[in-house]
Amino acid sequence: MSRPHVLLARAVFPAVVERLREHFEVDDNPADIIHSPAQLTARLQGKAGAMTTGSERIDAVLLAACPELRVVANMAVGYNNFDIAACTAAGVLATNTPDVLTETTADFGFALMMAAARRMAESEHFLRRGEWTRWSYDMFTGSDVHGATLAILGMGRIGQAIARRGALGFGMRVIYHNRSPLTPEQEAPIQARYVDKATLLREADHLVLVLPYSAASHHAIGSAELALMKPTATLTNIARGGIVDDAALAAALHERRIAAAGLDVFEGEPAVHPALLTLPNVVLTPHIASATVATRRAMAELAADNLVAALTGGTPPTPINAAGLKR
Ligand code: 8YV
Repeated sequence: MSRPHVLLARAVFPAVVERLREHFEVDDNPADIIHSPAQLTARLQGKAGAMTTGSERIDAVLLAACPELRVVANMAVGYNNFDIAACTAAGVLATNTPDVLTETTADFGFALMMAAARRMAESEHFLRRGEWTRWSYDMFTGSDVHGATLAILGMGRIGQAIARRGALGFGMRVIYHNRSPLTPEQEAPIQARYVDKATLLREADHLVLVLPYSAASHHAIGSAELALMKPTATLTNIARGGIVDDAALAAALHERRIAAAGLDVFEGEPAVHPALLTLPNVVLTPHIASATVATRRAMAELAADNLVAALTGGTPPTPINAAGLKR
């Protein structure tokens, strides 16, 4: 029997490519070209599976043009690049990479929050420009992280991992808002308190966004929400571009209606709103919250595990729509 053909839509660890070659005819992308939807459709012809990243959109139009496709394995926990309903309707299994990136991403979210609160990027740029000639009592004074109120919007696995860091490591008071509250057993060790969204925004010293992107969370933070925040507060977004209205955030930062922000994700990335680039009080990073060698490798291996299992009669470890496909 001929082996299934799979596409690795983006470059990935060579060892993972080799592992997949043991099972499949692999069409890989060592040059790491980003495909247009038409190019992706063309390369998917005759493929039973694909390993994708956030840069590949899998929707009804593409699926209709790729009838042999049976599984799309995203190398990401977020899967807003997948139209899950369309995948299910087309009988295509979609998988993602939860858990393996939780702690790494939480580390980065916490670091970004601290960098914004303690003005690390701004002061580093000042030093590099050769402007540091003397000490002064109010030079780059920021706001404390320890003992402050950590407000988390989206209390999934990564949100809870950030809350643990704040509560147990930094003595922070944790409040959160989510579609559904945690169980009392989950809340107790971090003394997390469920609040409505307006209370979350009003009481936040440091607001961290960790919710999935969807039509419902588009611009969950815009000018109305920013207006509720303290002028001393920081906002950190490690979730997805589009959850924050970047133009409204840039205006709030410029007018010091909030103190600072840390952003790892952007509307329309890799483009960044030009107003954000000119502001001193925002720390900007290029979507790297999960980027440690170990975690990116674990994500690639898990995406590969999903592909192999789905196409060799096994049970994929982290399916998204398996239940829907069974019906
Ligand atoms: C990925 C991410 O690096 O897992 C996610 O949802 O945002 C990142 O870890 C990125 O999406 C590439 O696929």
